Amino acid sequence: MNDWKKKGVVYEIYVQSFNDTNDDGIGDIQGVIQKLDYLKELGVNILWLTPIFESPLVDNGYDISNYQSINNIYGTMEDVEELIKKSHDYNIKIVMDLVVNHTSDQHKWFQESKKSKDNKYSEYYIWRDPRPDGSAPTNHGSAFGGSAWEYVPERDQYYLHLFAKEQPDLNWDNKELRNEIYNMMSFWAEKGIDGFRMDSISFISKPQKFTNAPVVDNKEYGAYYYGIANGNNIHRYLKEMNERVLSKYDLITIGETPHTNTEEGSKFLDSNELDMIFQFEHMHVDYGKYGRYSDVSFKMSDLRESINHWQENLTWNSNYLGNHDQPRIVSRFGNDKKYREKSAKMLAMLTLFQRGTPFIYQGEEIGMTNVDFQSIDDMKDLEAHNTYDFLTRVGISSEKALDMVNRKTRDNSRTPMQWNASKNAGFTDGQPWIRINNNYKNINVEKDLLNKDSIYKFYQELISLRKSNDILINGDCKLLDLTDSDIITFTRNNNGEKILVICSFSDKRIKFDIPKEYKAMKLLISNYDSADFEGDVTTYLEPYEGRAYIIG
Ligand code: TEU
Ligand code: CA
Repeated sequence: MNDWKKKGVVYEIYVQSFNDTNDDGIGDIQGVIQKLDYLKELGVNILWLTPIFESPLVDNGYDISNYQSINNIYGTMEDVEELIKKSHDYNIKIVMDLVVNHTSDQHKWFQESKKSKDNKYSEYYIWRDPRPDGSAPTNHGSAFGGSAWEYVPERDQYYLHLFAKEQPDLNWDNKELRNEIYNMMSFWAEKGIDGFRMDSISFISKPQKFTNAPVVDNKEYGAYYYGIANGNNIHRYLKEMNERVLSKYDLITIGETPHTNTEEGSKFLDSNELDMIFQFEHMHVDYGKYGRYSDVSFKMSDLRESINHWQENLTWNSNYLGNHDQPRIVSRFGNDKKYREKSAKMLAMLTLFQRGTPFIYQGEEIGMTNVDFQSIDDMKDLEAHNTYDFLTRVGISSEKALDMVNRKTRDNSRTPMQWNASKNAGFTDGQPWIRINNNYKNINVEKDLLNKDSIYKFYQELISLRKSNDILINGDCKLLDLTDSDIITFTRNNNGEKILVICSFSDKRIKFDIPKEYKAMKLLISNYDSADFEGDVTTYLEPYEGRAYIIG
């Protein structure tokens, strides 16, 4: 992997909620351009933008109806060109979301495909005959709830949609379809973008024959990924994509690969099909009886075990704790009440000092928290609504269902970026498309920029340390004590150099025994002023303390 890719710190922008410049309540591309100074100051050098293409927005842009046209609510193609150019002037790279497991049902291809079995686009999607009794081909459920199959009378067939029914899955076994996708990717590469984040890429190769899936997590339908994740031809298609497009440009490729284990994950990397992948194992540490939406808290030891497992088995990880599909990290893995600031900083250290490429999701750098949605009507995400309907249908009280959805809804991380304490958090002068978190007067960028001990400043320092210490890029990463009940400890090692990182997940002051072999240590950074070390073997960690030492 190229140097710039290894050194990169990625910042994910959920465009719709980042910064609105024309007061229609929706974040836009000019809004990103306006904040380039802010992002440069923070130190990030790769921006990943969630989809900004033409879309009916059933899934906030992950349902694309035209890949080569910009949704005018975000701006124009000229705006995108300006963004690419200006970012490059700032030495910032632009990564676009490539959503090619499915399109919108409004895409021209699907509009044609559904008409008949013998037109140019008939085989662009996954069509299957009904079972003899007319029912769906299999019991597969969609990721968002309901069946994964939808009947179309014109063809007397069902089409597959792993996500919403407005997001039909593309048929990658069709060569013409693949060609269209490669041409579209070349179009964007020629425009000068620097990479692709490939949505749901582990799902693109579908089985010839679908078989019923096991029903898990008390759901009504079979697991949506069963027999589908990492299908037979996935490597063939990604190799072809490399040959046809990726190899011709200097692009970073980040595959989103749900339901992929370390062995499958390594195949993408070792054969140079992808630079890195997003795996999901650590996102499952607080799943329970109802899967993701269960009322369960994570165990630190499960998180640590997963981090250890991936650090041991993958040559290069993409390190994230949150994104636009997940709740806020400080609310989920830290303590957003009493120790919001301390725990946000500790989680930042964990993310930025591990081996791999760190991903910061907008708002993490100021410790934005989950939202307390008072009613399901305040939530915008289709998954939140489907889940709420499902939970209440299976007999869970509406209060309890609201609690469960509140805890995990993707909307937690989709409320607007909190820029300052003025109306609508400085995001818009209009009516925001989704409500603003009530805490914006207390948690906002302006406040953090003025305070030298803020979360933002801590991120800035971590990023700059990562840039100036090669060991934090190239050093290997070893987790140390895998039995401690509160602490994740790891070392980075490179040619005899060593850095020790200690992250406490406890809300109490706790004792920590420094391993004997690490006597001569110099503090690199800590989220407490008091942190020091005078050759003692025992030290104390404050609540949610994060510390890093240079050894030797
Ligand atoms: O997510 C893919 C994915 O695997 C989902 O399981 C995701 O984790 C789920 O939404 C969580 O509840 C990607 C995008 O990141 C997501 O925003 C899209 O909704 C989805 O693909 C469909 O394009
Ligand atoms: Ca706007």
